Amino acid sequence: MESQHELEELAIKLYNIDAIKFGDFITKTGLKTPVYFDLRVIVSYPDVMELISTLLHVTAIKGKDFDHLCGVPYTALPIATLLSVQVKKSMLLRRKEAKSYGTKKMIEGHYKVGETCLIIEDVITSGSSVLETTQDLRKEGLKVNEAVIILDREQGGSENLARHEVQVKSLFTMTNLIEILVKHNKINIDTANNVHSYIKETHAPKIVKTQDRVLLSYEKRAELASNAVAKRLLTIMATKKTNLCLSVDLTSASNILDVLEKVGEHICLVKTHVDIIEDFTTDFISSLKSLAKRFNFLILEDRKYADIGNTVALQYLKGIYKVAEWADCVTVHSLPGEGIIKAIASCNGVNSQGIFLIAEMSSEGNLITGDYINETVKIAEKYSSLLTGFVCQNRDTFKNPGLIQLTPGVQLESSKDNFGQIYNTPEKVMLEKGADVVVVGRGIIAAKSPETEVIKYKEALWKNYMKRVSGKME
Ligand code: 5BU
Repeated sequence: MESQHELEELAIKLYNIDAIKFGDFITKTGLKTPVYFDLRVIVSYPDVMELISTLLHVTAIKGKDFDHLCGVPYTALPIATLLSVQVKKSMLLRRKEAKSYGTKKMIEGHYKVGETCLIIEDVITSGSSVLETTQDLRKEGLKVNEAVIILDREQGGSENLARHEVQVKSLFTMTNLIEILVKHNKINIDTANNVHSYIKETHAPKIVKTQDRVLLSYEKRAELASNAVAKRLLTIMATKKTNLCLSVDLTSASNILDVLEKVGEHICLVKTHVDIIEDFTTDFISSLKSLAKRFNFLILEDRKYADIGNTVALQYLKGIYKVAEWADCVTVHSLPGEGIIKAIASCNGVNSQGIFLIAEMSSEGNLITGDYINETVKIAEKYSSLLTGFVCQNRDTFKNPGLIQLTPGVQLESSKDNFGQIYNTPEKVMLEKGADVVVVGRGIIAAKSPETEVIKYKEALWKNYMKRVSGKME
């Protein structure tokens, strides 16, 4: 087949059926464009459909070794179907939304882990749609390294995809499509120049490869953190080589100080429940602060604020405890809505006001739902510089590598307590659950020798942290 001749024939047909239009258009994202493609109309023209699939087959697919092909929904689906029949290869269907019932599968069809899949798409601008389909296929263990496209608008899409290890092969680039249309007197030189300068000036945003937060080192994440407390905590973790937070749930001030004297060098953070201390004084706070300074750890008051913003601001600043004056960070429920974060951030306390937002709890039967977690993460996205991180239990809860996952519910031996606390091992929270800072309370403070026990926890956690940043998770 004379493919150049056929390509020209296709370009003219696309123009004639209004799949390509010239004029002043506004794109989906509100940008002005002098050229507009709507390839959805091709389903009404069997001769165009046939020509496209034959050209894709001959010029882009023939001789390639692959197991499946998958069209990006929706325009490319019928083209992928035709190609699948023509080249006798299996097709996979990617859903746009996961089914809300049954299997929740994103990819339909029969396939095995390690098989390769070629992507079919009509037009690429930024490449984001191809990338979404690629990522869903990769999640299933399929290898995706190539995409076959009808038209590349040359606005950064193929570069974006190359950054994600997807090579693009297209029938037309905008430049050669325009050349063909000029050659066949479908458009004049002025229109062509107009389109050329538009392509030069208008580039789609870069889609950089985001790295899984849990594979990055704490040093790197300290650089990425925008909250000052998160930066300090990640730096301490990297310097002291510990991600252990001790929860000092003891009711006597001197017992708390005694334990910290013994274990301070092995922890990055101490977590207090100041309202359980029976002999609280401001002297206790001074001693706590001087231990924090001497051993270089931060202080988290686990107050779990949950009221309207105004009340929370008073609870944080006033009363007997004056938390704002000494705690580097506090825990806050998202239940009352974003006002609670604004309230804490508005307090000009002496300290630097780190906030851990509670997205999940470790206790059995807690009432937090998937929607609650999603809404909590949405609030956090809005206030990411005010937040130190989340108290949560799962690595998929959030992505931002500048935020810290604080995970309680950890013990070496037990699996639960008598009141619904659920424990996981250090290995499980680090490798499966994505914890950054791990909270241990009774596992250390109730042990015969906290000073021996603290080292066991610190080492077990750090060993698994090293394993995950070296990429040896599986
Ligand atoms: P433990 O002794 O390791 O079970 O202590 C865990 C601490 O973490 C304790 O102070 C709890 O108040 C705190 N915690 C928790 O266990 N689970 C949660 O979901 C949250 C806090 Br939020």
